[in-house]
Amino acid sequence: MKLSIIVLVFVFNCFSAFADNGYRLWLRYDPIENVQLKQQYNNAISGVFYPGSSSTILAAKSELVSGLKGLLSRQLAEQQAPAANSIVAGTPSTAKLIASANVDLSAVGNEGYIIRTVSLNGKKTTLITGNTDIGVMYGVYHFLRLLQANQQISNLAITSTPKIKLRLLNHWDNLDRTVERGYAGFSIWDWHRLPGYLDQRYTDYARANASIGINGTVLTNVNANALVLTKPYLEKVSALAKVFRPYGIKVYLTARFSAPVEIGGLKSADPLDPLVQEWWKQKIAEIYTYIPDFGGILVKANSEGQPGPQNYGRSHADGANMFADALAPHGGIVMWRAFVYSNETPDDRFKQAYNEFKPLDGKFRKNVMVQVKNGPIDFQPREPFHPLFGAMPGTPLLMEYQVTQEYLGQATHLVYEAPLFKEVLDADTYSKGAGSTVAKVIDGSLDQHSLTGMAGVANIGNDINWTGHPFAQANWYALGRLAWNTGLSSAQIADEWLRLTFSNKTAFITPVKKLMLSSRDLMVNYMTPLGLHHIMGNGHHYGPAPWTNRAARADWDPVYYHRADSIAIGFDRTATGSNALAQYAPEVRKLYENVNTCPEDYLLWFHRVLWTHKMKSGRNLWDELCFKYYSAVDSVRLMQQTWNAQKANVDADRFEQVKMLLAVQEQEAVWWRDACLLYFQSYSKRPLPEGYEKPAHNLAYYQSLRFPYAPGN
Ligand code: GCW
Repeated sequence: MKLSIIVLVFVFNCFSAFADNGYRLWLRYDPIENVQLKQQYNNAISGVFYPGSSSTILAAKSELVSGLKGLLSRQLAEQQAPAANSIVAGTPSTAKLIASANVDLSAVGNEGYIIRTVSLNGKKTTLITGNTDIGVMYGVYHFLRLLQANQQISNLAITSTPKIKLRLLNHWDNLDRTVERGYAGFSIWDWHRLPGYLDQRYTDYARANASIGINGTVLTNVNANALVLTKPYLEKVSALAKVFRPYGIKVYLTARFSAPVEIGGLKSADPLDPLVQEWWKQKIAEIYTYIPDFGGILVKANSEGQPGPQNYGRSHADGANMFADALAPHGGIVMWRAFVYSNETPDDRFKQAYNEFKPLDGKFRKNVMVQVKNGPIDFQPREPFHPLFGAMPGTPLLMEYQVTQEYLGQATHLVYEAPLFKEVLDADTYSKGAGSTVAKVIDGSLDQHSLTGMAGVANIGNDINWTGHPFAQANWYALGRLAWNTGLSSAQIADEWLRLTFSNKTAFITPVKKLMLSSRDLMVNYMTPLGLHHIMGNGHHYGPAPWTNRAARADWDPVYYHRADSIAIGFDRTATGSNALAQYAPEVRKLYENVNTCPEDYLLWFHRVLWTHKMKSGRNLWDELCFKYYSAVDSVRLMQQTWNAQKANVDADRFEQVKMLLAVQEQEAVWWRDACLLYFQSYSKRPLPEGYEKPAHNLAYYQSLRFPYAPGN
């Protein structure tokens, strides 16, 4: 009997070591595999001294203790006073002893931290400290990360302060638990059972976010439902806020502009109407009675059918300022989205947000941020940076990225997004001369703004592993890490994430990191090479459909964007065309405006190019297009090979999942390639170059495919 239990336990342990459903994300805390290193760590850590009793300190302590227990396979004593090799965590104000270390915390602000090997009471200790409890918590997560990633901890001198103040997730989650553009199941917000039932997920969500520095969450879809502003929902929101609070995470909501009419019984939502202003003042004040540290609101107005100030002949500034005035007494902020474009406006969609918002620069209240998508159209696989960056020096701009992969293969394709994020951050706006990067616009340093922010549209759902694709977790991770430190490289973040999430083995890290780093570029090339954009299926945005010309609006039609005919392809945005380039600084315009020198990655974004145009490779445009599509598919096949060689280094669950998903990705890459090339060939009238595998079907077949139940729509 006893023996069989022992055997069972043994089998279970083996199983659990080799199975991983991904739920733990990058906070796995499995035992350190390297025996020598584990011994070193064990020698270097005698216990924890962790004074303080705030909910943040208690949560951080519990993370540290359980993290170390997992990593070191040993329960650590909580010490009453630091001993030799203690981990000492806290602020100078929680313990005299910490104050006695005299660590200069003047540079770390109210969220930063210092981790330093110091001598306390004559004993060597590791001190994790900051000005605030949340700073200490961030430091604890950093310290755990060092161990998880098998780094040295014997002589630490780390100082870290976030570059960006508001580091946010935007959930496009609806009250019925569907998630707009969500591909990982339903919303994790179980509205029906809130506030009574608090799912463990809420705490784990908060832990995951805190561990990467995310400090705010917008719970609801920007296509907003006014009901979330009513009492029963505010009670639910308050319950969530309570779970998140110890982790330094503030809650924000989306506000439907017409709420005063829909739930307030008013006749109008005119932002200049005193009744409307008063209604919002009361409503906001009411929200603060439920959530005293409520962060503020995010508004999508006069965009894609959402109501807004323009319904009453008012400007975006009038609308935003109305909310700002209601929020200001409580310290809340307004995040007003610049994602606006109208089918009725005859101008290039690319230009419309700039046209509307640039003239409003300086007209917003101090607690308004204008939230701008990374590019001018809509989260395409590759976009030039949004021309509003650098163009509104008098207004703090909040970067909006899309972490969920609406246009990036949804939850099926392995696409590591940090290179996309970085490409935009590193782009030079030249607004104040060379070096005026988007990163400097966003972190406030270029125009001296202290209110700064970066948001990512979340890719989180109730799938067991949160994000559907195991590698999509990396994009959530990357968003948080980059918002904390825009200077990190994509490679650093990938390296870190892989070690925490999978393994520290070099034989794993080296090839898989390489695979991650190339994944975004090759996705661009099998979907929208050479600057093609917006050629996906209508509505659900799944798969290729460059032929679509009958969407509900012309600016939703792929043909609007690629403009292919028998002579040329691409959108002329130079002075001979829509002249969108004039929205950039002269240096940027110059970079793109000449068809012969424009970086080819952006060629068809800015030019209508002859099929015969000679590319840098020497090939003509048609042949180059074929080359890009075909070589990208080859690269996906190489990705598969790389992954397949990792069987021994990955737990069986995730190995198989990624393997299956890569196989689907390969099929879909072939689908994109064949559908797009057959379609464009109907204009170019040129053959596929010799030696390429032939499409399995004809164009009519690809055009006949329908996906009525594709997710996220
Ligand atoms: O990318 C588009 C999406 C819409 C989304 C919109 C937006 C929330 O297709 O689903 O609506 O952008 O950002 O507002």
